[in-house]
Amino acid sequence: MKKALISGISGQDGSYLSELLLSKGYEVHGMIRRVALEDETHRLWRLRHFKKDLILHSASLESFASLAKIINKTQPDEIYHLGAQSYVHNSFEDEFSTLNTNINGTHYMLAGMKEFSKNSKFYFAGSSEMFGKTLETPQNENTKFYPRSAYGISKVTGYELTRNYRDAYNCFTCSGILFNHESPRRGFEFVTRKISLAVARIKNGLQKELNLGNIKSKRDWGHAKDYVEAMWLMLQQDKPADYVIGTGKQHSVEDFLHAAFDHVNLNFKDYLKIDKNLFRPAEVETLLADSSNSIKKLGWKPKINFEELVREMVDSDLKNIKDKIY
Ligand code: G4F
Repeated sequence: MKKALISGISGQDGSYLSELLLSKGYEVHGMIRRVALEDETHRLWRLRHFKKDLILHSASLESFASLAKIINKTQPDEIYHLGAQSYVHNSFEDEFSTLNTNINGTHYMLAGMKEFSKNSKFYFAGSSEMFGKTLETPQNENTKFYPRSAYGISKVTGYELTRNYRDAYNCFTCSGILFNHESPRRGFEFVTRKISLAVARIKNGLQKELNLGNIKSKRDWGHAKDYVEAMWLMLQQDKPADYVIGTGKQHSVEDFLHAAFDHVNLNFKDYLKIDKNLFRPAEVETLLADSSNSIKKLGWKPKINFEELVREMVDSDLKNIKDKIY
């Protein structure tokens, strides 16, 4: 039986990846913060329906000792390093903890693997935020990086560390440069979930307006369920490499608003308020993936399109309201 170890298992991607690996017969270990164990209802809600099938360990990305101990104990065949401070807006407010957690956390995971489980295969969650102020369109594995936030900078550094462990120490390490990926399990601070929940609340008379920042920015939005499959495929290849993962289709935040409100027969213009405080000091205006290399080498393709994604998120939040979950 193959063993996998996932940092950030309680997040959107960690939960979908766990389900995928369990369905393939893996023994799945996850790292979570100790506080999460004390507040399972709020912090482990994405794992609740299959938590009994997982082996959870408490650890902190700020402590090399805690990570190394778990890597040594579990001796995983595959390590998926998803844990990070992943909210870009917050990285402007707290550059220091974003850089510390994301860069050191990645370094500690890589160093722990090299010292105690050298034959593990390692996946690093890179991000299209690394392309930032995009220097070409669409972006592929050869596009130069121009990060626009502490978050983007931390991901470029994590990517370089991951590459260097491959070059210098012959470790099997891959970075997935994943474009935005969403789902009903998305955190509430991200724009898509903020919109889907607002639509459901407005439809039910629980909210009157929706405050947003820059609705002109464009993203390549896919479904997280499709993207965790790409992570797994990367570690099944003969040789380690880095891969761009996206749909190749672009939409603005305004398009997302349109689709989400249309789905419940409302006009977003009747509810939208633009809030200057929600604009970022340095915005990433446009992102669009060229995943042709991944399609060719991994045989990966997204299955869920933009319209299906928006509908699934809104329908799920309508159900959450009906079931009195929010
Ligand atoms: O949903 P967002 O916060 O996602 P963002 O910044 O693109 O980052 C996400 O995708 C990355 C992959 O490219 C990940 F690495 C990262 O961890 C994260 O998952 O914002 C999307 C866009 C931005 O242009 C933002 O300025 O929506 C705009 N926006 C407008 N109003 C807003 C809001 N974003 C948020 N979160 N909240 C707003 O009220």
